[in-house]
Amino acid sequence: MHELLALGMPHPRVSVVIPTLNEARNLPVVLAGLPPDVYEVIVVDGHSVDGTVEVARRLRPDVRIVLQTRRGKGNALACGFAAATGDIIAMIDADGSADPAEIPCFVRALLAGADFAKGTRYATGGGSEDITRLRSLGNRMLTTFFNVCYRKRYSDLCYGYNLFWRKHLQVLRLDPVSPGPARGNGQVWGDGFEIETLIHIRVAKSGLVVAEVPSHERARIHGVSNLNAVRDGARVLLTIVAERRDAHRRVHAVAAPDSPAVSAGAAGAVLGPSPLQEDGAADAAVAAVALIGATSIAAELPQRV
Ligand SMILES: Nc1nc2c(ncn2[C@@H]2O[C@H](COP(=O)(O)OP(=O)(O)OP(=O)(O)O)[C@@H](O)[C@H]2O)c(=O)[nH]1
Ligand SMILES: [Mg+2]
Repeated sequence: MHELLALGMPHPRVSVVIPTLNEARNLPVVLAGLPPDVYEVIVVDGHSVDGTVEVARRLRPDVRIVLQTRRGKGNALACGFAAATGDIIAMIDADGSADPAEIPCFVRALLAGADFAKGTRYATGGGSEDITRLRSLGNRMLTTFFNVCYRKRYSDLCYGYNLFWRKHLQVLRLDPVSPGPARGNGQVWGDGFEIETLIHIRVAKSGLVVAEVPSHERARIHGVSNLNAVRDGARVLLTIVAERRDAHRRVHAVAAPDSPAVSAGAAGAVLGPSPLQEDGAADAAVAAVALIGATSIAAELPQRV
């Protein structure tokens, strides 16, 4: 970001938050590619067993290591955001798919007036070596559904390369501290791969200024993805519907603050199970995703989806 200084532009402090789950072999490439003048690097580890934390400390002695409080990429990001102290938060993956050299492009969008700079693989200058045809189709369908629901014109909903001003963190309403439920997978809503969708929806609903920044996604270098296209696609779909329902409840909460249903809804969207458990639309959503999944299995097996 030296060029920003050369242009006489302000030089905000960028906190880079990197969630890691067994990424010891990929971290060297990611850390080496970071712009030299980022303010801090926060690796949020999900109890990796391959020496990820040791590698991070060896390669970057100034790294801040945060251990996540629950499970999942979403929880890792929530923990990393809470630990960040810079002006801008950059969220990038540790698998080598996000090119850290693109960070200055996102920073420029923020300096030009955006509150939130979201990466897109579907704009001129963007692209992906990592996404399969099926995932791309699913992403486009989910993006269209999101645009219809929230009256936006995003081009790429399910992409995790984003930067935003830290002063807007409260808009995301993430909870890094509460213990996970004893039953089930120990996650609360937003802890999984639905996190990017959750963030985009809450930013969209808040009225913040969003700029799309073309981004070229590279292939994961080593290891395999932790994402399951069908399961996590379903969570994304549920998130789109659930957040709309939550918005309705918040509107009613303003009108009738003592309503028990309202307070349950306001808390449940963040901390509890999906509000969709009460919503018949969920069944339709899950059925739709199951159909997409079945089609994908028929069309692409044994390819990765
Ligand atoms: N701390 C933590 N990090 C995670 C967890 N799950 C995934 N990650 C990290 O999140 C980033 C993205 O995970 P991937 O498994 O590559 O999934 P993806 O990039 O969304 O999906 P692909 O396109 O299939 O690669 C990587 O840096 C992972 O190490 C988790 O449970 N905890
Ligand atoms: Mg990946």
